[in-house]
Amino acid sequence: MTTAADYTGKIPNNVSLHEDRRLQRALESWQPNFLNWWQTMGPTLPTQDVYLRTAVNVGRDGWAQFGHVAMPEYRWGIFLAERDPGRRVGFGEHKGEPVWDKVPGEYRAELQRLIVIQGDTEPASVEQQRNLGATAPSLYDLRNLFQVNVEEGRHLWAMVYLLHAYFGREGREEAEELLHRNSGSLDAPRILGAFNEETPDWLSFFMFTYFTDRDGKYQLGTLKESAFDPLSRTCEFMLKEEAHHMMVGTTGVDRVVQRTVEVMREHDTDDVAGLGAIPLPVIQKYLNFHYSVSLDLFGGETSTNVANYYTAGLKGRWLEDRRRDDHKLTSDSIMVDALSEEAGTDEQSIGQTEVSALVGLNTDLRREYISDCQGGVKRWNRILEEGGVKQRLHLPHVAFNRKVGAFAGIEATPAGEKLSAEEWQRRQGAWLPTEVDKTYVRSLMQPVHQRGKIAAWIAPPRNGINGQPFDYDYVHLA
Ligand code: BYC
Repeated sequence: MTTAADYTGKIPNNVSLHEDRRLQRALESWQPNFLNWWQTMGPTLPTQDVYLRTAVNVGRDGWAQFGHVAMPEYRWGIFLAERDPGRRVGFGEHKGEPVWDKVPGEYRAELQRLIVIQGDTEPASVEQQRNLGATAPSLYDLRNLFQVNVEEGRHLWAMVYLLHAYFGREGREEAEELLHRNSGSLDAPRILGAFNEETPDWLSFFMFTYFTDRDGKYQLGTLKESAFDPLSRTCEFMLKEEAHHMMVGTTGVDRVVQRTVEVMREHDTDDVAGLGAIPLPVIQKYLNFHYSVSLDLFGGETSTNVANYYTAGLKGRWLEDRRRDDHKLTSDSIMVDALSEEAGTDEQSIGQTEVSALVGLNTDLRREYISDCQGGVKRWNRILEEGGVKQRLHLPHVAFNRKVGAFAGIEATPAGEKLSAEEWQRRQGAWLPTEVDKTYVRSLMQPVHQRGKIAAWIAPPRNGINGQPFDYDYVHLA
């Protein structure tokens, strides 16, 4: 059952906003604050218009249209996937009961918290990426950056709609706060660690869209299972848009690796710094950083929060309905990564421990994510292999550079060997980007804003957007 999208009002939507004047007015009064945030915290590069995809409906016959749009006039809308009237709770203590159209009083605080955390990441990423337009390697990449940005803006709308529609005054206050916290702010930072890190260059942007957006895919996937049906439906639709963001990351890193291989071969050297390409060890360090901060986004290896979310039916597992168990997990267990005491000493070593499956659910999701990330490394290594280069990229060990969870208090090498704090200080520059690496990468970030041209540190894409060629006029600069 779907309601046709309504494009006539100030806020495009398929939630019959016009039938609830109070809600409509509340969202319409949030809208200017959103636009003000977009103008002050959004993309800084002045443009006339950008070739953008806009969500227009949720059905199977196409949900998006493409066209040149002036960005502040982008039609950010509220779109929920179609309602399945027979849908039932798939897990937890309410398994088998009809899903909820309203928020049950006893779960209000937890649901609001999950929605606020999800909502907080969306504008955060736009803030992190706001200056990248000035150094885009091509108009194609510039367009993709802006596409990602406007859609993260729409995902903020998706969460703000839920807060306004289902959480009363507190929800409206939280919606305001989402525009007041800022990435990296000392006074009011974004909630989760990775969203306060900088995205100062395009290699970081591609790593972010590969690794951090992929956390988004997995978190949205678990919220899509929620018994709170409006949350489930909004996440289902967000996942459609998310696929493009990850394509930007995957193919972005592909193209950086590709170009590095070409320059290595052309000059018969591994040392491509100074030859205009990004050396493989630097790519590995950026990978190590973005992967490890993204692992933190899954929370602790064990968590009573996540056990409660699951039992209550608020947040499920990745592909819950494909799991062959009772979907309640009350008597199951799981091995999770942990520090274990070494017999007879005060030492702790990196190992595993058995815990109840419910408290180990963050680990379950993190493992799904890790195996997906291995897919990226595999494809980048294929590019290296096909280019005749012997080096390979790797995912670092789960204990490497962690700030959240079981390994937050220790240091470890990318191979998973425990290190003293002093040794970590001495050696971390071999594994994480140093100021020298970052300065070199930044020195390559010279804008290429001419149609059909591309920077020397990255290969062109195989395909353009929506069937258009690479040299299409994706962006008209102001
Ligand atoms: N940084 O019990 P624990 C996306 C807090 S990305 C700082 O282990 P829990 C996107 C935690 O809140 C997806 N603090 O955690 C991507 C808790 O605080 P309290 C975003 C952290 O609750 C790119 C305490 O530490 N969506 O969409 O089991 C571009 C104990 O932690 C961090 C979601 O995350 C951290 N990294 O799991 C745009 C989904 N990690 O309660 C968008 C909603 C944990 O002691 N969120 N803490 O005050 C959740 O499901 C969960 O809150 C978390 C944490 C998975 C984040």
